Amino acid sequence: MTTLIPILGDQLSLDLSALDDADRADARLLMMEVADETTYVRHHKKKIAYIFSAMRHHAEALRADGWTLDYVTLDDPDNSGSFTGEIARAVARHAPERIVVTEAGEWRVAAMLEAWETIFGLPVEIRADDRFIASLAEFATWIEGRKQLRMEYFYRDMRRKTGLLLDDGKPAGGEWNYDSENRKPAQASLLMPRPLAFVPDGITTDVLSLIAERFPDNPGTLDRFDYAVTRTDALEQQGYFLKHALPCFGDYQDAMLTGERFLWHSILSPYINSGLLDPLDLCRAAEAEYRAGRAPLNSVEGFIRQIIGWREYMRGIYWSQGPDYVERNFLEAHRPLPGFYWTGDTDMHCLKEAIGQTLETAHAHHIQRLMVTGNFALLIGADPRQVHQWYLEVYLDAYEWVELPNTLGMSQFADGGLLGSKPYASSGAYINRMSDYCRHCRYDVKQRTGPDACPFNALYWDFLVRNEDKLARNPRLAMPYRTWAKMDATTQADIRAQAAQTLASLDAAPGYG
Ligand code: FAD
Ligand code: DLZ
Ligand code: SF4
Repeated sequence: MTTLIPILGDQLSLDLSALDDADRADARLLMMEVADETTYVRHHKKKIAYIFSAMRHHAEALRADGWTLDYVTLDDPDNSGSFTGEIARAVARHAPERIVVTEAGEWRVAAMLEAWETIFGLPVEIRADDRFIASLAEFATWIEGRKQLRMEYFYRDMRRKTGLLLDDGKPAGGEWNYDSENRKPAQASLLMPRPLAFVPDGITTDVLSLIAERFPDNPGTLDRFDYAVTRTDALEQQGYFLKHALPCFGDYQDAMLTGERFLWHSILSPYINSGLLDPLDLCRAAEAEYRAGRAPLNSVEGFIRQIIGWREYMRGIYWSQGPDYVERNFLEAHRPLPGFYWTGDTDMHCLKEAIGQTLETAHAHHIQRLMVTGNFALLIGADPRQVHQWYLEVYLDAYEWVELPNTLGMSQFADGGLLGSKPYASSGAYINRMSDYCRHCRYDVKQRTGPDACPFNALYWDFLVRNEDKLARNPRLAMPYRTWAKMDATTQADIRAQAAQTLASLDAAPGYG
């Protein structure tokens, strides 16, 4: 009985659930590079290159593992351009009795998979993606009946479920969470770890030429492509991180430095999200560093929390909220995202750094995404849907299930507080505390008004006042609203005029494209 097993671009794991119990003799695997997937947003050039190269290498690994696999390249003259079109061609080629597939990573693709049974008149088995720790059904049960969703409680359940960092059922060191120890600013140092650079092989070089030819106008550059594209290389980066960066990961988790793109972060999200690395194995390896006394608890707990806590929680939220989650716009924000998000051409140094490195590498770390680019978009009232589209385009690790809740929920507060108890809005003071950006900036982070004032400052107060009807009752914002109320009328008017001037200049500047 021939079984057709499609493997999508973020399912690059040898032990994928769709392959469980499949028989190598009669299974036909299918991997497809399709135009639809490359164009639903204008992906960063490096993102498409990474996915295609990792897919092509994974196809080789599957064949070496004894599977029979059809691989359809983007430039195949018969390529239909869509997943469903390629399934149709594969059904015609192999006349399978059934299709088995692991569930998709976004609503758009999930709808395609669900339509196949009717379109092809074949049984289609859609299997749970067991690379995640919590199944979707488990998350649905977890949120049932809860008035307030908080990641922390979900995270503790995931610690109990996996046994990670537990001593006799109690959290290692006595606390579940060591986040309060993880807020140190960093100093530039020659000893700082740098992620490994992998030299492109023949497969990657071919892919880079294809992307250069097909997507010349997409954001970003293909220059210096040095990401891992195989499991072996991704494991090498994992090992490097555990040894050289994990020990300081906690201390400097929120730090930002000019010219330092990676600090003590792992740069493993692209590999975890596409399937080259297994998140639970990675967490167990991180725990082993703590148990062996090579990495401190605040670092290891912080790292594990990002993966079994935040990552899993984001996925649960995405699927629990339905396909309409993307429409939410609690703050009714409608300003277009400024054009400099696609060029980095701004004199605000923090934004120039975060966007510049994003366009170069298709990566920025969490605090750059949240407190620089995300914060600025929030303060100016950018349309959350456009902000979402930007994040989905420009990051190598961006798949909708993880990108959307991070952007729309955590960063833009567009879901009204489902994901965070208050908006991540801040003035320049936060950026100044956590980085050296302000020292290199033409603006003065201490000034609120005047030609040299840091734009974040007036925009922060303006954001609070503009959204007073929606935010003033939030107890976590009581303090800033009190501070605003204590300012005299002239100061308030000056601040609002300063913000209005900045917003007007953004509106007058060139937009997307
Ligand atoms: P590290 O700092 O080394 O963290 C370790 C791992 O923890 C990451 O590899 C990742 O798998 C996980 N992790 C950490 N934070 C989060 C989080 N908030 N949500 C989910 N997983 C997390 N992450 C993505 O994987 N894809 C996205 O598209 C994405 N979009 C984001 C958009 C915004 C607006 C924000 C604020 C955050 C976004 N994140 C996204 C989360 C986070 O920024 C990245 O996971 C992280 O920067 C990846 O770099 P790293 O591997 O060096 O992470
Ligand atoms: C993001 C992406 C891109 C650019 N191209 C492909 C592709 O050609 N083939 C493929 O299988 N997947 C691709 N992907 C990933 C998908 O768009 C999508 O995110 C996942 O299928 C969701 O599970
Ligand atoms: Fe950014 Fe303001 Fe600091 Fe300049 S002064 S780097 S604009 S926060």
